[in-house]
Amino acid sequence: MQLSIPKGFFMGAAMSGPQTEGAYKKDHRLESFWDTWSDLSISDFYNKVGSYVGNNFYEKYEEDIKLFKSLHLDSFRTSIQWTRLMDQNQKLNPEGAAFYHKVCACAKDNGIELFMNLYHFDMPAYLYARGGWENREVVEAYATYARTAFREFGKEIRYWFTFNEPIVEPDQEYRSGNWYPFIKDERRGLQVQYHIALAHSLAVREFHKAKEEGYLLDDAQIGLINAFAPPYTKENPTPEDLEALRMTDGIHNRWWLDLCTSGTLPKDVFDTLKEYHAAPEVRPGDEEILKCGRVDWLGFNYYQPTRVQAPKEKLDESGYPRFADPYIWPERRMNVYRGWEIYPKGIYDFGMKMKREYPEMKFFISENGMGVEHEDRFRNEDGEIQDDYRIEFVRDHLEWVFKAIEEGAQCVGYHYWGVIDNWSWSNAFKNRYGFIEVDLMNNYERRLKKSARWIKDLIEQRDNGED
Ligand code: BGP
Repeated sequence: MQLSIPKGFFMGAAMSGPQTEGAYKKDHRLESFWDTWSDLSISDFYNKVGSYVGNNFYEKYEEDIKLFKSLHLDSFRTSIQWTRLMDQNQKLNPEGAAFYHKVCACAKDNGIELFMNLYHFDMPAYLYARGGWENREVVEAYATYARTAFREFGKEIRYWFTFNEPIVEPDQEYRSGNWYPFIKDERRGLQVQYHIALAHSLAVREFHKAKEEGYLLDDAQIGLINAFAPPYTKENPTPEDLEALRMTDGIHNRWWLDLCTSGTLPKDVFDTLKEYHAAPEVRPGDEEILKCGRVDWLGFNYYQPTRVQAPKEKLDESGYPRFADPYIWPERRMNVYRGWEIYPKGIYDFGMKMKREYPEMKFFISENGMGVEHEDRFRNEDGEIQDDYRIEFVRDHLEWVFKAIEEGAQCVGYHYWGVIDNWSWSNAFKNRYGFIEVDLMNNYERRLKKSARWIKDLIEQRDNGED
């Protein structure tokens, strides 16, 4: 199938501040949750590479933005680091702000549309020490940070996002216990998730205030980015499998989709949580705050589908409910390096779900990518990494994106995750995602992989008006 990118469709790069910037002590940047974890237990990170380095975007942002342009990418998303923009008294840190002003100016000079996210799993350590998202004070502090950012950069940024994957911190830090502080407690996870929903809503309220007061561009937009993949279950499901599906979809997807489209959280999910005494604490006035949570558009990060079945045990170690167990689909195809299933059709299924259930809401694919270990193996004689697997991955996903659009999905763009290799949380630099390689042994030098030439040619066809 010949891929043809529609005119006006964003083709861009996705990245985040904490995974790229490095310079972790520059500009009076505060310590983040990740720096705390790295300091406490560096062996939890692949090859003992902690949060400090990123891919040196702090020094190389001009080169990187020019590289995006040279590949014909028209947009890129990164995030402001809360730890860089604000000081401990919750006031603007002018040195941190200066860095982001430079990034905005550089994107503008190169004709690249900047999508700015405010939070990518990177809690300031001093707020984490006060209970992180379990503490309402932190929710308020986030709203102050968002207000400060809107006012400071309002005339430089058109596309704003409150959170990237708000489901990940509740899951990784509080439910599965994969990330520091390794808690396994469904109820605490739900409280954190609820507080993030409030924080998101307060930030959207601040966005509208800032707009009314003239701080923002007239056409500025606010959104939320999540991994919204609709879950699947067995082919001939039992009622219990379907129940697992309902709660997984409810907690992972509908929670955010309902919030962003109607300013509410799903009642059926709350009813079930109450039955199990696991519902988060709700305070008077919260309903009004959540009503502010509606956004202009959504970002959909997609790597793998979620497959679930009825849980074997109905309660976890703390006596809280387990709503689902993973289901291994016998026909699955894997990215063995990351341990994630590759299922491009999931992108189309999400598009169709949006068309059916949230027809007014437009979205873009805000992350999609393939991380591979030891890419050195694939170098040709000229030293270029021949990442045909990545080309195939992107092509397969784009085919389903365009099919969804043809069938009426309001998908307005595609951002590839990790256009330049970056630091991947506890996996550090194990799996490389980039179209562009980063040489860690050689001052973070950037080098194009084969996929970079491929994506450039693909977008160029559109830009030259060819079919
Ligand atoms: C998404 C995150 C990104 C990125 C990506 C790839 O969930 O938003 O920050 O890291 O996943 O995952 P990983 O880096 O763990 O391989």
